[in-house]
Order: sequence, then C-alpha cells, then structure tokens
Amino acid sequence: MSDQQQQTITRPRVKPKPKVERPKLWKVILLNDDYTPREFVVTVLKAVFRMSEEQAYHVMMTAHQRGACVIAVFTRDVADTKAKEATELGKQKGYPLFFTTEPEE
Ligand code: TYC
Repeated sequence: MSDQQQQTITRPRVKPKPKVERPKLWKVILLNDDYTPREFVVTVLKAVFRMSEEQAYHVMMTAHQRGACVIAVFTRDVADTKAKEATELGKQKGYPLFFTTEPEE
C-alpha cells in the first residue's frame, strides 16, 4: 500500500452535532386555603398525583403550615394539565383549593 493510500481522509463535518437539550421542568405547587377540608386535599393528591396516603398527608400538612408546597416536577404540559385537573376537583365541590405551576430554575 502506498503512503498515499494509507492516509486517513478526514472531511469537515457537514451536519452540526445535534445538541439534545433536556426539556425545562415545571413545578406543581399546592396553595393553602382556609376552607378545603384536609381529607379532601389528601384525596385529590392521591388521585391526581398518585401519592400514597402518607405522602399526600405530608404534602397537605406542609402546605397547611407554610402556605404552599411543591408537589412534583413535570414537563410543562403535564404540569399544567395536572394542576388544572386537581383545581377542578375542588371547584366541583365548591372548594377554593388551588394548584399552580412555575418553571424550575
Ligand atoms: N387549611 C385547610 C384546613 O385547615 C386544609 C388545607 C391544607 C387546604 C392544604 C389546602 O393546600 C391546602 N381545612
């Protein structure tokens, strides 16, 4: 094999290396209020966020004592849908229960 044939041929990249960015995550936050019964908040947390009784009780009590509690993080669509769904369950019973979302830093 000649020297010419042995040379490695390198060409400049044509396609840029794809940069895969992780989607931003959004927090779902439970807000305290003075009217929604504790047990109902627990029921909603279990139903919408698939929490155990213990997890749901702990989150509910944190919101009750501190005014708010971060429940979990999701992609934006999932966070918005779950917050709406959970807020709606309270609304159907006439409670002011409220879930909001905000982007993670
Ligand atoms: N503060 C409510 C009560 O005393 C219970 C409650 C807890 C409501 C957490 C909302 O996010 C909440 N009945």
